[in-house]
Amino acid sequence: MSLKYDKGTEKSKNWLITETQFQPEALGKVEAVFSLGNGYMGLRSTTEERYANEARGNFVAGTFNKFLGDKEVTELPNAADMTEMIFTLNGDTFQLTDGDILDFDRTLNLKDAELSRHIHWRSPSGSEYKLIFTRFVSLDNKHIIAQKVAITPLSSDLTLTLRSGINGQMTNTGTQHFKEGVLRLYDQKIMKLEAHTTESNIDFVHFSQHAFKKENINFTPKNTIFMDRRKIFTAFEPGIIKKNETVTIEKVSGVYTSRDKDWIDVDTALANFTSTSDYDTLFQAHRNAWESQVWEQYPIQIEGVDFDQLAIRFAIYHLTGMTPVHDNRMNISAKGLSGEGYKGHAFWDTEIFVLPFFTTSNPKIARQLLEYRSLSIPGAVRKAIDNNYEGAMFPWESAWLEDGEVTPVWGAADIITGEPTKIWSGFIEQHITADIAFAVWQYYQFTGDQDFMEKHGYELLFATAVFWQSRLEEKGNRYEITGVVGPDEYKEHVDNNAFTNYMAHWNLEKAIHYHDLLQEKNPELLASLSAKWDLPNNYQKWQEKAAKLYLPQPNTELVIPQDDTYLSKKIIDLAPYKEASQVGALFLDYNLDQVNDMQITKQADVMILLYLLENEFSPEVKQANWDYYEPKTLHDSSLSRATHSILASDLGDKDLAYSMFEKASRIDLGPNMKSSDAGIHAASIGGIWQVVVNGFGGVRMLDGKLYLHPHLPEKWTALQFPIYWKGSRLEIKVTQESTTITNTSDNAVALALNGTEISILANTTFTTN
Ligand code: IFM
Repeated sequence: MSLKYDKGTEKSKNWLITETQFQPEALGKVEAVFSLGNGYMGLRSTTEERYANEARGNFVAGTFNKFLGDKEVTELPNAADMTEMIFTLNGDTFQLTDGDILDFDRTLNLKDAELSRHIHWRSPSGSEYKLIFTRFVSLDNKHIIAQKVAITPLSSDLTLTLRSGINGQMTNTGTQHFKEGVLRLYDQKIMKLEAHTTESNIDFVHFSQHAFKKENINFTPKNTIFMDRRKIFTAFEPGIIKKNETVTIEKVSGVYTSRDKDWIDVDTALANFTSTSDYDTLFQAHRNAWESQVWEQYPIQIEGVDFDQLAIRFAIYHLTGMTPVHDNRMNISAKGLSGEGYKGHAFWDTEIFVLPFFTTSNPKIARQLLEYRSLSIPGAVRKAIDNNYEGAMFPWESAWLEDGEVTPVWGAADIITGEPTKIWSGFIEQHITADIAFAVWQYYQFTGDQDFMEKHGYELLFATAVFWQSRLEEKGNRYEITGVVGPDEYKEHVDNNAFTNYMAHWNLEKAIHYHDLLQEKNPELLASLSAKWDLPNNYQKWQEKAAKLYLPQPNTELVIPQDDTYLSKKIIDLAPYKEASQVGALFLDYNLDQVNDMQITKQADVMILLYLLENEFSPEVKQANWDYYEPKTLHDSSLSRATHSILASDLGDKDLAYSMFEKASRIDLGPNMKSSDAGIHAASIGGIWQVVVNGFGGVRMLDGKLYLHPHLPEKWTALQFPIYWKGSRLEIKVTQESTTITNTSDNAVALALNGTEISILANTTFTTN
């Protein structure tokens, strides 16, 4: 394992993640974990030079395209690569797999989101060089990628050549999403590559330009332009660089697309690109943007364990990079913008795992993400109609607003039959509809954003409830939901998955509540929504069906059956699979049909119900279900451990909560060098924040009231974080001895602290001692 977390000292302490050894067999991990992003695009951290096992990737949010054929689903295309640079040093092509690496480190600085590589390399022909590479994806100008390379020959003069440009021959593991466009060089300087997605007809334009300095003096090297299919590059010949002199090359690139809200045409994009400046000036603006937009906004501090401080910063770093804050027609992909995994699609990961961070810490962004769901109601209605239901049936995986369902139908190989396994989630993993309604309500309770509710929120609550009433099946004198996949995706076609039934019930109850409220407070709005969603008729059905919806109750051992048959299934010894380093090790021995017949749970299922609807269950029920289900849970989804950690905190088991947190925070940062290849785990990263703030910090919203009940891990001496409650920013500091809350707003804030109701006056600080 070559990632180090303790290289930062003084001002850089707990900000740096460093790869100390070049590992060509584990490139994917660092490409994803060190990926750079600004919500507009995400750049995998492949190197300037190319390697056999690399997966180069640059993903521009919301630019989905579908390749021909029924087997393909729309996905986020891999845009042209603008980062490749091939250096030839005295006739040797720079490649770390050749020659000798005398010194190496690659570091991601979370604070200013800059990636750097320092290398001392001896070429195959025996010359030594110092090379320093730096790059960033600008948070200040969302279109820009900037790179800088400084090369110093250490043992002799250097004759250098560089081939660098824009390569549109990228694919998504073989699928080419772009039609060839115009290639052009402007003013002997700016390379341009245009491309158009094959089906969605999005125009992309990429630009790159280079600047050279020798010992800090600008110069223009001899250069020759080359064009090829979907590729434009320049061969630069900077002449001789004397021993111990440094040549610096800056490459600034930009990507613009017709999806941009301010898109006009290619010429305007060129004018924008031309007005950008040099690396250092761009970097200053980028670094200031990280400081003001990110670290001042979310100054979370953990004292006591350095790695934990770094891990929460890592989470915030990626939460920033993955979120398209510039456009409410886009959402967060399960892998952020850091890889091809899950095709750039949004799942319940957004609402249940990531959104609480934004709802609590930056409500404006949370609103925008929920607006995406509101704008995609037409796709959800289509899905409902296709399945003979009513209302808005949200897709399990979603991309374009109008698409409806985009989950692929076929997945990994079945170890027994040798055929691909069918992915049922797109058909029957239906809880996402209630999860979205839950997130709407959570946002509303935290923010009190009435404008959002009137424009989007009430409609989302009603449209989802219309779906549920049409989905429920009458069985005797009750209603059931049969044939679903719950959060535990190792159980398919189950009846009455507890999580799904309870969340559907919750959704119906909330729709009834807000219908009643609007009737009294805003009958005009209710009338307009009534016409659209046939509310008089639906309201009656909500009442009748919610009252009779079967909610699996705790049995005599207080265990809530995960579904109708789970508790009667076979139990096997899971120890070998729990200890396996590889996720999904179970499927080397069994296929999904066999696993379906065993009491094996992939990820938090009943447990997440106990977290989301926590005040519906007693501590005894929570404990009994933890004791029953956790030993049967493989945590094969990255979504699982964070939920378990929070519940363990609630149950008062600090050690267990902390050990679950330790594992959750190492899903991307930990020693497994393969698990992040397809991209970082967005939900797990959102989950880490929830463990820190909701679990250890003890922040909860229950029935519209704010609660704070911290459970600081023994190893931590202090935890500080901000939250917003109804527009007021509270800055909270928890130590082993006390809790201090500063209300930075002009309004008093009421909350329950450790079970006691308090009110903190405007601009005052409350402390427990
Ligand atoms: O949404 C999750 C799901 O719960 C488990 N499989 C992966 C999905 C995307 O992260």
